Amino acid sequence: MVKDIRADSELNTDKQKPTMGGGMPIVGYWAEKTLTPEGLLLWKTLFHKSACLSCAWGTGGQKGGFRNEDGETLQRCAKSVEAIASELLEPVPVHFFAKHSLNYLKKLTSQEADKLGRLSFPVILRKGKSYYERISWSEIYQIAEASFSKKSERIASYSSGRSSNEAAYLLQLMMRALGSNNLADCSDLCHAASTVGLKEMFGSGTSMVSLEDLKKSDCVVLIGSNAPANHPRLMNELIKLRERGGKVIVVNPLVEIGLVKFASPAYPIKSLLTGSDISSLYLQPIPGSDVALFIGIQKSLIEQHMVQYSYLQKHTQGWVEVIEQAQATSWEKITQTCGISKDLIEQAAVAIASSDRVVFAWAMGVTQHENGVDNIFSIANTALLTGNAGKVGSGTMPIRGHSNVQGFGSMGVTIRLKEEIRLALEKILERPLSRVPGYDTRALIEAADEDKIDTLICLGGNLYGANPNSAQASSALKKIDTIFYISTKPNLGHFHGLAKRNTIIIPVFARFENPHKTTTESGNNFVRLNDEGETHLRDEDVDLISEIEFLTEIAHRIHGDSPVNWRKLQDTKYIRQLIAQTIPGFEKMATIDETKEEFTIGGRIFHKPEFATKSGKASMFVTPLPDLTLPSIRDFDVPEYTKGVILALGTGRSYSQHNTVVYKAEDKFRGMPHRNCILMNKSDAESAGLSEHQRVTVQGNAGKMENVEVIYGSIREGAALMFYPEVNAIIHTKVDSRCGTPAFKRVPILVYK
Ligand SMILES: Nc1nc2c(c(=O)[nH]1)N[C@H]1C(S)=C(S)[C@@H](COP(=O)(O)OP(=O)(O)OC[C@H]3O[C@@H](n4cnc5c(=O)[nH]c(N)nc54)[C@H](O)[C@@H]3O)O[C@H]1N2
Ligand SMILES: Nc1nc2c(c(=O)[nH]1)N[C@H]1C(S)=C(S)[C@@H](COP(=O)(O)OP(=O)(O)OC[C@H]3O[C@@H](n4cnc5c(=O)[nH]c(N)nc54)[C@H](O)[C@@H]3O)O[C@H]1N2
Ligand code: SF4
Ligand SMILES: [Mo]
Repeated sequence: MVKDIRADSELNTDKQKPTMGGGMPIVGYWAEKTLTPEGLLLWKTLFHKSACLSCAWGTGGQKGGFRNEDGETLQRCAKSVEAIASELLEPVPVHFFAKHSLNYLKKLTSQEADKLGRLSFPVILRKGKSYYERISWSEIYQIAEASFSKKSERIASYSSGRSSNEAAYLLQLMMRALGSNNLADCSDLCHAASTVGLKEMFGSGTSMVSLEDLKKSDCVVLIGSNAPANHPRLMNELIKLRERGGKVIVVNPLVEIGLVKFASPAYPIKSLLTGSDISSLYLQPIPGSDVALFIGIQKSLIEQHMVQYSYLQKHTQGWVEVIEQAQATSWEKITQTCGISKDLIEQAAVAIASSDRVVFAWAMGVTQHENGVDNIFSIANTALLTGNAGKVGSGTMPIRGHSNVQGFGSMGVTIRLKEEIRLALEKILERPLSRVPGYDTRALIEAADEDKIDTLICLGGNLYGANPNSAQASSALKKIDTIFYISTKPNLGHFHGLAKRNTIIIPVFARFENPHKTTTESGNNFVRLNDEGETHLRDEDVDLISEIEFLTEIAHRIHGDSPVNWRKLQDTKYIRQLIAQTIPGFEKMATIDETKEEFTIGGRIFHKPEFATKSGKASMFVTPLPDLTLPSIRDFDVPEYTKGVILALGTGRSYSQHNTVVYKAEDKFRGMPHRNCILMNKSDAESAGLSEHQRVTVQGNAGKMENVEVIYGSIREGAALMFYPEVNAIIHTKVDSRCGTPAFKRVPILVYK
């Protein structure tokens, strides 16, 4: 529960921990990376006209490396440097794979795998062999031709939102031309709940708020997001909002220090040294209980006569039931479920209702739950009850993950294809698309486990590392005949996610190295144009390919050159023309090569309460309260007398990793010195006779981790935090059946000595 939160308060039990986010450690990181001999190349890349590789806030592009879509400068964060530095490493030495067997490779940590360097020539692991070996392009294409001629339902793809719109579009076109809808994507593990929930309510699955809108808001409700680490430039907007007298309500079971106070290097004088206040109110709900909190806020709005009934009547449907549900749910039930007092809930309701333009923004703390879609409904219901949707400066804003993950969805890399896109694709392919439902990411692993997949092509990412239950992921992938990993860097998936017959790694150019222009889409619906570039990899053994060339060549070999002339699409201008023809809102893509005009996608930002639904009204949905019962000790495979504590584990990112790729072991901001830590509340630890820094066993529902160090933090009682991908070894998550997203943020665990 929230106490009066001050950055330097008693909540900060360890005086070694920083008292604010951002600040000098970040500046130190910049200096460390950019003032080295390699620093020059790094600076050059930072100024390259392309979107940042890291998160979907989408800094960079034609306005230059340091500008956001509003043209403001100094908008490049240390995470961007981290991501670029990793791609600027030297190549993995040419004899490396010949010298190191799989046994060696399997022992590498995520960080060690990434540090091996850039992948720079194609390799294959053949059945029965224990070494990856170099392979020729002609053999790769031969294997591809054979493996893509399998039954279409047995062919699948997985993608990570790192590649371009053009590569994404090609991937889905090639797959759909084959007759397969198995287009699993990392967004299934990420914001699928937002896409599904928002689409049902507003007819559009992305943010309805532009960056410009955010700048006009006077209140932001930030739910389940650790923006100081994962979307650092959003922090600049929150700082400015507070400075203009606005409020920030944070909803998070854990006090993330950077959400209390953040020192932004973008404001060296006014923020960097002393830090800027971020949260005006910090609510710490029980993990997974956000629906109850938002019903509480709704109830309070009703009781205090702060609901905008005329807005509801004119612009929404289903509101009566939503109001009735909030009225019928008792305060006792609400406060018990979410663990936040009525008084604090009322404070939040008043803060929202007394603001003119409220943005409701959220990330993984909201989507990665068994009731992820209900979480979205309950947040958006609250926005609607207060008239905060379809108005300048307000609305719902999922904070997207990977730099082009939203672009992948727009391009049709999804198992939920929009009807208009389907019809347009049928015209291009001159035949009806298959209606067999595709596998999303979790369904793909389950299907592979049931021996239903022969061929898998992975465009970026780390399917193995991103999934829960690593042992299952590994054994499922082992049942697939051939896997193609199209990657820039080695990762754990290349060593643990091996196919039955052939595992092939295709090394590709990073975004700033491609020989052609590409585009990407930010989470704020802004399309960026990325210039051509060149790679620093100069060794004579270097043999990289672009994603576009690889995909078009495979497609050409399996589909011929009619009705689509795939090889012509190697000039990405022609892909952009197809995109303009196929994807609603992307009309400006047809001329972007000439105009260089980056643009906001049409039909997504709502400034009037006229939504993209059939009726034009927003649909509201009742949101059942979640059942948050935790198992008892008997449900864990331990002797009954074991003295331990059962907690709801949230898994997520440390301050120095990008998803499955770890850059640095420690997380300074949370006082976690290495990866094998569990962050928990002091009173929970003491209830099981544990103390800080003690080594414990953490038992999940798919295994246990030993020698885990207990770290105390200002996390809610009953909750804990550990880092993925390591923790995926011990958890098997439930999923929200409406969107397929795993409940990574609420996994029951037992912690004991
Ligand atoms: N540097 C860096 N940037 C990144 C990434 C990265 O790994 N590194 N990853 C990118 C990607 S793909 C994504 S999806 C985003 C992820 O960005 P985030 O969503 O910010 O990251 P997470 O670490 O998953 O955790 C989010 C927060 O949810 C909180 N939380 C946990 N459970 C609950 C709950 O039940 N309710 C509420 N309200 N909050 C809860 C956690 O305490 C945590 O602060 O970042 C993107 N940007
Ligand atoms: N327990 C737990 N599990 C989670 C999550 C969690 O919070 N908890 N979060 C989930 C979320 S939100 C996500 S998005 C997934 C992330 O899952 P993924 O997107 O599958 O994984 P990444 O670690 O981002 O992928 C890293 C790899 O991408 C490749 N890559 C980088 N850039 C490029 C490029 O330009 N082109 C190509 N072809 N390859 C490139 C590199 O080889 C790199 O090693 O993980 C999910 N898994
Ligand atoms: S906020 Fe995101 S997009 Fe902007 S520079 Fe940082 S990592 Fe890149
Ligand atoms: Mo994500």
